[in-house]
Amino acid sequence: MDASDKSQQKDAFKKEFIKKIEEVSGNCLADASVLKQYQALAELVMEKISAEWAQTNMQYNKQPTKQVYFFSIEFLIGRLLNSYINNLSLEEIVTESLDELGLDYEAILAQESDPGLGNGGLGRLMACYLDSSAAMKMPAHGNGIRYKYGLFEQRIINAEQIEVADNWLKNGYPFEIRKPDKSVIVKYYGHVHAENINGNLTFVHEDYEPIMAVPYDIPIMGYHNKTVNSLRLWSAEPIDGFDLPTFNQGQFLYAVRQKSEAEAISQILYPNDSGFDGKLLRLKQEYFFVCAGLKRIVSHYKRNNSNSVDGFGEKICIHINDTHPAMCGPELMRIFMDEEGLGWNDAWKMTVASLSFTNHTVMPEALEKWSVDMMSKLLPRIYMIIEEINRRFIEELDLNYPNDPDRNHSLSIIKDGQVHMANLSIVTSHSINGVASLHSKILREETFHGFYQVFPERFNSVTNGVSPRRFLMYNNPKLKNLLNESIGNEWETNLFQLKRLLNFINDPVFYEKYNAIKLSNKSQLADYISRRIGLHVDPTSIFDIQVKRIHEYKRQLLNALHILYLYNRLKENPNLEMAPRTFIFAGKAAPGYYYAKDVIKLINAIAELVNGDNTVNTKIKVAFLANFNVSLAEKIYPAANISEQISTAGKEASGTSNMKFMMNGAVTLGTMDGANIEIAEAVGPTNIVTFGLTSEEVSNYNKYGGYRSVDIFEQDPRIQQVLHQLVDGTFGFGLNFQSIYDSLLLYNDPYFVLKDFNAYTDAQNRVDHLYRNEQIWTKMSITNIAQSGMFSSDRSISDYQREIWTVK
Ligand code: B1H
Repeated sequence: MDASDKSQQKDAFKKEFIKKIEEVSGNCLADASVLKQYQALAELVMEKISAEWAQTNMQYNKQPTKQVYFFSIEFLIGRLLNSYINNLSLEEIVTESLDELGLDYEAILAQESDPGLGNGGLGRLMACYLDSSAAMKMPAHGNGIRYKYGLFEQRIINAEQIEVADNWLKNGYPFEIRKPDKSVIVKYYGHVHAENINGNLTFVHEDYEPIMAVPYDIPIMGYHNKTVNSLRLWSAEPIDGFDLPTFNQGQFLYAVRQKSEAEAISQILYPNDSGFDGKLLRLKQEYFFVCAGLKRIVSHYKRNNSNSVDGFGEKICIHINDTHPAMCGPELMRIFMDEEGLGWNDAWKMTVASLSFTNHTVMPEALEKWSVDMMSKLLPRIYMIIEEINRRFIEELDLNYPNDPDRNHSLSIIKDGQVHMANLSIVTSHSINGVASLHSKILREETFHGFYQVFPERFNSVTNGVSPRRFLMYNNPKLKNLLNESIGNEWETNLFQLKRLLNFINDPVFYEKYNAIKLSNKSQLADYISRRIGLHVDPTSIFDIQVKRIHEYKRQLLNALHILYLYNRLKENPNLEMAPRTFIFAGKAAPGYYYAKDVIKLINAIAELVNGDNTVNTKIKVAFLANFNVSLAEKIYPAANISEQISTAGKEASGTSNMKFMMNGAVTLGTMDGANIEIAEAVGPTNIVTFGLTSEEVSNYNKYGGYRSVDIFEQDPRIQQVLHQLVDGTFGFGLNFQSIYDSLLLYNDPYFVLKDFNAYTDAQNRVDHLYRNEQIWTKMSITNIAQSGMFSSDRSISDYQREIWTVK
């Protein structure tokens, strides 16, 4: 674009913007609040997207290609405005125009609410996969729930987590389009009976409670490519507002209750990231978006296919994200048989051909098992179909493996009064995959070993990936510019091209530029920390960061105990030779997970002890940043030196923050778990610091015993000292961490924190030595960026395309 072109475009943009401000605020620019500036900009951008959106949809309809639909109970999309502007290539026009109008682009962006429609990695993965699908011009869309309240906002008060409702829609949301004409009725409860209609056995569902599902569509934009896919989120509403007849009879309260019971379904995201709790409302949510989503997909398919469902299995991929949407199997069967009049066998072939399933965890407490009683009452027809799926599946097992009742029992979908959703997902899908190679291996060899024997061809593995747009290009613009000036811009559309950085691996000029950028990113985060919690941290210190949900298996406790140990060492020897360090934590605990909340309290208590002690606080500082969400994550990764990935081996299915850190040049300090193993392979052993038990060792201890945490305690005076401090008043009156002490000693330390303590402190010492050699550290850091290509979600999506959906 030449200079006069650009100035014309800017003039046009400014005109449009000023006009929009007047429309949305009834004020002129000078009197419009920052919120109104944001709303005006968002609406303008939405108008620009709409044309390309309509165009993409038209193309998909005209030339029906295979379409993929991600069904997920969570989509953690993050703020969108800046991504849209960059994807449209409007960043220069917009930022320069706003600047010339005297407005602050960053402040405008900060007005956008960050939709917390997910708990963590699983929900964010879906958002990265939508982003990559659009970036690769793949027809893939999302289908989920439009929760009125997202994941709670976390505040830290007196060291403890306090939860506040997340009313993300309070100022409206400019990037969704409500489509009431595409509403669907979802039926709960009632009775099903078989009727002979025209000689056909037909199942009729009566006396049900109807709920209206209303879709809201959000555009998902590709990178500089005019592709705009859709994320469809469903909202629950009562049928036709108030039930008027009831109201007229004077039963006002009853009518109001009906309304709020309907709305309850999409009222709030369950804040549990790993424990199944069997609540009726959750089961309603799961069926709600499955039923509404499939209904629309099937009718759309028929519209483009001469009103027939023929060929659905080859043209439509329904991908289920963990087991929450597992009722896609029986619901598709119901639609094909009860609504489209197909027989069981034809319906079954299309269902299995269409469905694929990703598992995200092997933690037994997360596996969904619904009570037969609850499911058969709430969803009588679905339950009937599950029974029949199971009956036929067991019949087939009997045929192939005669006289093997143990196998039948272990693989049964329904047993002991419960419906096993993972078993249902495997039986109804043509593909099941894990999210990193170790995880997929554990699925094959342990968690789903029985199914692997029966259906070996169904088992796949796709290592997770993250969006390089959101987690490198847009959140770390200085690094992006350095990359472009050094290796050209091909890496923007093919992240493997980052390997070209290896040409600069010993280049002192490049080192200098790179380190200046890292320092500047760290200064920005330091400013944020000082604004948020009033803590001054030194940007030249090591930024050692662990950000993720708080969970025992992720072992924030190991990190915290090491800091306490380092504090003790420094108290003994304030002149201890070490590079100054800032330990940074962020993450939410599920509101009912008291142990995790105690860990948050412990970290904050250690922060208070350390930060306030002048004999140690020039060497170490500790910051807990409240309310970790996508926008905070984007600020954190570019400033990191060390990425803490220290889960008990075998427990973290993949992890994705490990990839986001890596892309921004942080060095992983981690166990051989999840995708850490593949990061280690990519960068080589000298560019990562690993430690601790292997997943085999952990699994052997769990199977055969042989670990006694008290033995470690008795042998290691460092551990004795820190554990005593948990309960001896070190943190002041009333602050005592008996539950943590007991878990480690009385309950034999189920996540091997004490077992790995020594290996972890050694690893931390190695980190200190490596960091103090600037040359070595810079080389490690740059190598991590150079080898991060394989962790782009673009690569993951091409793996899914090739191996699972077989889309061209
Ligand atoms: C992951 C979950 C999860 N695994 C149940 N499982 C939930 C399970 O609301 N629930 O009931 C919510 C979330 N989340 C994470 O998925 C894994 O722990 C990570 O290791 C992985 O990287 C991520 C994406 O695959």
